[in-house]
Amino acid sequence: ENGIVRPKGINVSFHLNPEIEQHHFGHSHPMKPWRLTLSKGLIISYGMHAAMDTYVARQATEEEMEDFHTTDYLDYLRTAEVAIPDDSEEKPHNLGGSDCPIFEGLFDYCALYSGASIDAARKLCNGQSDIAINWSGGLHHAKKNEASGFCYANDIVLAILQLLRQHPRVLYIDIDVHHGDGVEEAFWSTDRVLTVSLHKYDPVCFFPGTGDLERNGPQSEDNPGAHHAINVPLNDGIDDDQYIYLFETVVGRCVDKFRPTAIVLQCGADSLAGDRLGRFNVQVQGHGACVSYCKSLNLPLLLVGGGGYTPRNVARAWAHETSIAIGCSDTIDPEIPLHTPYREHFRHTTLFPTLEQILGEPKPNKNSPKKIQDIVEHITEQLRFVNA
Ligand code: ZLM
Ligand code: CA
Ligand code: ZN
Repeated sequence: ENGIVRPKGINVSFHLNPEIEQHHFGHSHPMKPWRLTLSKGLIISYGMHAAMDTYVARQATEEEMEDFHTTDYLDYLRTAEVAIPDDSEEKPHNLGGSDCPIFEGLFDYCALYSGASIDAARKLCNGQSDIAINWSGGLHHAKKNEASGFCYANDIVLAILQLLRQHPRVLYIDIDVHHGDGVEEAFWSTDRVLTVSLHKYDPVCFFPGTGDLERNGPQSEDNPGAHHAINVPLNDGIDDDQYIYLFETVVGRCVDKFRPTAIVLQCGADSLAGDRLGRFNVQVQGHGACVSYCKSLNLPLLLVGGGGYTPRNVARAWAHETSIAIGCSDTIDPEIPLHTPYREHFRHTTLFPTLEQILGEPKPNKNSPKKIQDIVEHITEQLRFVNA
């Protein structure tokens, strides 16, 4: 009006539903939806909610979930009776074992975290958000017809399908310590999604056992998706320096070749040092550097959660990453605010504990400089077949 243009800040939307946090996988199951309560408490105690548009997620409809999942599986998921987990025999749709138990409210839980990711993707599509966050999502192992590894509905696939309505090319990046097999497989046959997963790889001893360097999508002549899966298999003990170097180098080259128009980053916090299921020495700073790098690419960005089995560290990482999204990571106090709910759960009062504080003794790093270089070379070679 008066010729003064308000500098356009970055719009961040935050998608959550407190109902999600109330679900329980069962006694001593590693997946604790309560970690979302702890994360949200930390985010709010820093006042970050004031810098975002907050949306209480609705349940995804069955029709929306059928964009990826089979009707048969969704019907089973909706009607399955709560039961004590039993690993003695194979179950329909892999439901009811100790990894994927049937607990009270299971279908609502799935529909809510899926609804949050779908809504987040739609905010990016219609330009209302530049960065959309759903820490309750990121459940990358779920298959179209079965549950796998604590994941029942694949909210990431559902969100990417929304993005593909508007976006010609979506880059999916997965920093959970586990291989993002469900998302990789869902987009196995298209050249419109490039998937990249960094993970601990051991075909025998670490779930799900897939994700070797040579796994780049079915290499048949008529498959447009050939070469559109990138895997970064790692050993125990990788540190921030190696992790950030690999992330920026690999993702940078993927962006140069693939020219994505939107990015989805799965921020599984089990890649952090001290995680109950993880094996890495990545710190909150290194994990957050991946988010900063993605933000610096200035593309519509969807941040989802994923694994993360030591709740105090999950909350630190996702609060820090929320601060990166809204642009206040350099100004907030690294000391956890005195009024933070459950403050005593954090053990140390800083957002950035040292490896010694987290672990006592850091894990030996089993990733040699040569291994890191070999990975970069293989992927660079692979990307010669990828074009925008
Ligand atoms: N047994 N309780 C990551 C998904 C990882 C498969 C070995 C089950 C566990 C784990 C469950 C309380 C994401 C496997 C494990 C024991 C077959 C996995 C229940 C401890 C417990 O104490 C536990 C009785 C349970 C499960 C450990 N499961 C550790 N690792 C993996 C799945 C999911 O982070 O990527 C994304 C959210 N499953 O190794 C077994 C082979 C089942
Ligand atoms: Ca991963
Ligand atoms: Zn994981």
